[in-house]
Amino acid sequence: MRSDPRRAYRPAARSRPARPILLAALTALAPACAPPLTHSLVPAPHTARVEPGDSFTVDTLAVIAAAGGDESRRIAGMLAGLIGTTAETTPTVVPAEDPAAGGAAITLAVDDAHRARLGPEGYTLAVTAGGIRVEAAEPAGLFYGMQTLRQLMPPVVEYDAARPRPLRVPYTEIEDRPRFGWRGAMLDVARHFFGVDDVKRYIDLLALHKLNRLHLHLSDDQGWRIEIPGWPRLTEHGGSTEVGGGPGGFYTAAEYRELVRYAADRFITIVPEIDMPGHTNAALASYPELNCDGVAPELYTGIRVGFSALCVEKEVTYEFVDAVVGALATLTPGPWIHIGGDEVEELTEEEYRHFIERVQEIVRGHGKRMVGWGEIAAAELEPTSLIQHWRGEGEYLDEVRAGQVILSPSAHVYLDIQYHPGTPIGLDWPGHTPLRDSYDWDPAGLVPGLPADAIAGIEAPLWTETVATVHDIEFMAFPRLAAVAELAWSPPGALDWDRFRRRLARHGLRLTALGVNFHRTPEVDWARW
Ligand code: TNX
Repeated sequence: MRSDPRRAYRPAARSRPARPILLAALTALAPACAPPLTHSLVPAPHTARVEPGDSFTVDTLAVIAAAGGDESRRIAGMLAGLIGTTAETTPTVVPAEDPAAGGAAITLAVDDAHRARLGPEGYTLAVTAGGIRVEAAEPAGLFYGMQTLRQLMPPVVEYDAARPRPLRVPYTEIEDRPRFGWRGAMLDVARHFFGVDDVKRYIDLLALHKLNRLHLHLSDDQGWRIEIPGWPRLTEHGGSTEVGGGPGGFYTAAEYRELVRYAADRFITIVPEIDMPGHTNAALASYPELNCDGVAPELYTGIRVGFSALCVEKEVTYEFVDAVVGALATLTPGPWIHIGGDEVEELTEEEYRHFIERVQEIVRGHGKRMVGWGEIAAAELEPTSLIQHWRGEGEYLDEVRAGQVILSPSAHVYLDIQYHPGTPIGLDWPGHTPLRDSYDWDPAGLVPGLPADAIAGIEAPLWTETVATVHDIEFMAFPRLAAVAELAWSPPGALDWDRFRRRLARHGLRLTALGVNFHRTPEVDWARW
């Protein structure tokens, strides 16, 4: 496995059976003759009845009643803020016990009695002549119900200065809950650095699509992006550049905490990754003692992979790993620490396995669960460790336990891959990934023989070798991330490429209102819905 091992990989899963021409022509016409859409919700809900003809109007004196504690009130406050940018006034939030809640237009209620039916993230949403009611067993479910309600409101609700305007919501009955518990996106802030505001913007877009994990790739050959007590050169030196030689950057502990809090407020768990033992040039350049020959290499600003490795036989390496994992564990309330583990070409298999097993102990010692890229499956893993499958057929996943596998097949969900050969940015090592390839695959059938309960969920990585600005992020992520969100949330029976792309055409108006620089792929008829 020398040079670039990824070049050799051509996924089999991306080929679809050839369709006869006539059928292809009919499919192209489908939007014109298929039943009309009643909504443009993305991801599609579990069950929904929406009556576009009748609607409830959120009027000027709307009150939102919140039942079930502080979190309900906080979520109601977010909803009031959303409505208030467009309606004549901002709705008042009152606790359900308050007499003013009697005539509330909107009620949000958390009630544990719903747990068996809705699970921790499900909700019901009813819009009738009497008003709007969202119920859930937990605040997360209420938040997702609120996102659905938001998507039922006209896209104008996303504009900051559109008031005063009445907001109409169609009569609706929805019961919804996610298919997978892990619905993730990964952002590589190492190849190009993205500041706190850029990441918050991405978090907002994840929340709109009911995603619940943000994996931050915090270190790589080109940069180290998080402060670690006792190891200041990691950021001072290792964080000082990026691909192409730009100034790089890093998060202070306070900034990272701010991101964690911002994400948690939107029910998104941050999963921090420090990639090791490979992809470590920035660390090796910062501390000579981490190198076997004791000599620090130069900083690296190219995009080659596989050339760097920590010196696995030195004790100082494990002191370093312990300091890093310990710092991340302290800063991160979520249960997972990602240790990378991918694309190591400089170690023997045995050296690699020993390293991963030692790191797994360190992660456990700090009270966290280890996550790593597919390669880590070569090591002896604890049942609580997670494997992120990214390339190949997955035959190495023959002994996994329940909930152990995150699916990130590069041919389908790698957001840094070009849509088509003319895409101005992006890589093409697994081929090209038009929107349809991100949508039209079966998570349950991706890895032959993998038990259904082994799948924790799906995650879409955005590597940033060629992605340098927020505009670039949005262009590569959307609309493909919306497709991934639907696969991760919606029940298999609700998945349908033609209906998805028609809903997406309308959803595009909302993304436009939000100023998202999404790729107007010709696979979607953005002008007709
Ligand atoms: C593979 S996916 C990598 C990354 C690159 C990416 C580019 C994985 C575990 N490693 O280092 O950025 O391809 O698509």
